[in-house]
Amino acid sequence: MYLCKQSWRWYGPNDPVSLQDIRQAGATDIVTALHHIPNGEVWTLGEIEKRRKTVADAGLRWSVVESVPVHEQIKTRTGDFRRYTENYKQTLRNLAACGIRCVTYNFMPVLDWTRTDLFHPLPDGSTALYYEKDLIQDDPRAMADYILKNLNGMTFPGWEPERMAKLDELFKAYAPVTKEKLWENLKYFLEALMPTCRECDIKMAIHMDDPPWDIFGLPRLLVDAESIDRFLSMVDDPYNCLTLCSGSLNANPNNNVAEIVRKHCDRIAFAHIRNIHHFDNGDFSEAAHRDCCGETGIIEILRAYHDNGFEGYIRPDHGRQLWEEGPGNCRPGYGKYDRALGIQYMLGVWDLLDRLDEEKNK
Ligand code: DNO
Repeated sequence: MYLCKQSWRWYGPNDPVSLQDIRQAGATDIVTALHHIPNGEVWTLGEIEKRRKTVADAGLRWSVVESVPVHEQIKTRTGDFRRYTENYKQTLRNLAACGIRCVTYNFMPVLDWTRTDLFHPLPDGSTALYYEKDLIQDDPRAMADYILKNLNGMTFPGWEPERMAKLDELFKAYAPVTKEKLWENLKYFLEALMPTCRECDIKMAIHMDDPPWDIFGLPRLLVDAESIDRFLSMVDDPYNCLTLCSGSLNANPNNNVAEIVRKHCDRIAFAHIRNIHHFDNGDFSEAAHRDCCGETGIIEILRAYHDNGFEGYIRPDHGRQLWEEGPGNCRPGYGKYDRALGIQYMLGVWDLLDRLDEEKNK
């Protein structure tokens, strides 16, 4: 038997889900970030320590950062990118000094995860995040307006109103950045960071692009098995790792997540577990974690982690909005109930896999 380090994403003191709720749901580790610090600035020791203590006082451990955002000027390699890279390194040193050893980030141009409906009604009366392919054509502004309106004032990393206000400018900055150029910029960034990561024993774990294809003409890199191979060999260092997000990857049903886990388990620092239900026309809906509720293959993925002695952190990713959860009282995908059900589902599968191993080894 070995530990399944179950974690939970907590948005900080203004998250409607309390640390106590999280502990009761079965998590031991917290995934959080200092969302109040402007993108590109150093996270000071004092601020990190304050958050660490809040989490520790609730009987939990802050183990993963999701995310230290990467400034757009680093991604485009323009303007102040050198200063922002130095700041990033200092943030890593400060995090490591407070005992945090795993940092999630993404390298998606301008937009983070993208959905067309945040509260899509499901037949059982719950709601879920939903992606309607035809709605993502050529108007990112309408998309951003929709998301901001439906967040009802709740902050959501990647969709900060100040950033969305500068959408035109941001898109312009990417005009000369081809996909190959973006790969190059990612390589430069990671090569600059690796010595600090080694020195401080802190892993950089890139999140998959979500959805895993280009949107609004912006290139996206981490989209399938081939691009993951490319990423890992491009900077072949044990500190250059993945946040393997099953839902992001499986938005393309041709991506077999369990296979990727089996191939690269030692380079996965953090696992996001989420289930997707696909429609024939390419649309998809997020679904409950239970294997049969979608087509992602949650049991096979968990089995692949278990078989390979996965030592990283794992968390239930987005859940549906259940019961009284809805716009205004719940961050889309990050409510309390469905993630709690998800965590217990995963622990159930894990316990059984442990038991089967024990019996086999008797
Ligand atoms: C969505 C999340 C992403 C993820 C970032 C990592 O809910 O999976 O926003 O945190 O892409 O930088």
